[in-house]
Amino acid sequence: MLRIGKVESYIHEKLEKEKLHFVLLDPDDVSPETAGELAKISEELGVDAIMVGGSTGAEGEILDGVVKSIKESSSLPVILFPGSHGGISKYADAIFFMSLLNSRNPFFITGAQALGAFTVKRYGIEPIPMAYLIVEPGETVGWVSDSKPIPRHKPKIAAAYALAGQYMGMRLVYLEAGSGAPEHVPNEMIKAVKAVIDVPLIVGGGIRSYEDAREVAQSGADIIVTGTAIEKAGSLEEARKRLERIIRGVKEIKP
Ligand code: 1GP
Repeated sequence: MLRIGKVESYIHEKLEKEKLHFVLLDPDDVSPETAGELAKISEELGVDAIMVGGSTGAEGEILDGVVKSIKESSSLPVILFPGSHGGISKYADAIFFMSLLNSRNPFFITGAQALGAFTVKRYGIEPIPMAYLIVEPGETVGWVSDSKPIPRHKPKIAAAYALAGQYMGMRLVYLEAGSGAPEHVPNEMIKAVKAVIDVPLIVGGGIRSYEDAREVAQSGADIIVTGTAIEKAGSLEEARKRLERIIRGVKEIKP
């Protein structure tokens, strides 16, 4: 029998009461020590989970080191956000088992998933099925995954893909503008997707301020992801300040 796992239940229970904020750490950009410190700060400030992954180099010992350090420094759930089957660590709690629906390369739609499935099972990591959609500009992940990024002025295309994802059984939809995108996913697109799906909506890429976070949450995102703003803050103090402001923007909007 298929059962919803612990992390997914935790997400659903929290979503009854509030919008959620996940911090994304890319092992190619942060050391295990810094990842641990950032996880500690994240937990203190009310972040709901830590995602770990990246498009290039987030594999093997480097990935394991970052996941272990986060687990030792906080009690937040650690969810893998893999670029391929290489992005699996046995130390994580869960994995976004994602299919990149608008890739032109079947490797990113079903291939990497098949190659990683037994590893996820062997390690006992909780898989959370997710539709992953790349929106312009798409940045590194858009290029690496050979995606056809959804044009920013075409919200209906995003809505159609998101609904298709839900109908194929995916229990989360992620709209991704790409890490470091100059602007986040357009509000109109978030609204259009939210209007048609029943599963939680995650939005990430280019969200760096209180205003950004608030706007994205107000438009209908249930879970807001920030990576670059925290990772590239320059100091832990600055990361704390930015995180405080972004969380305020997320939590001010009630579901
Ligand atoms: C990238 O959506 C995430 O996969 C986060 O993006 O690094 O721009 O916050 P940023």
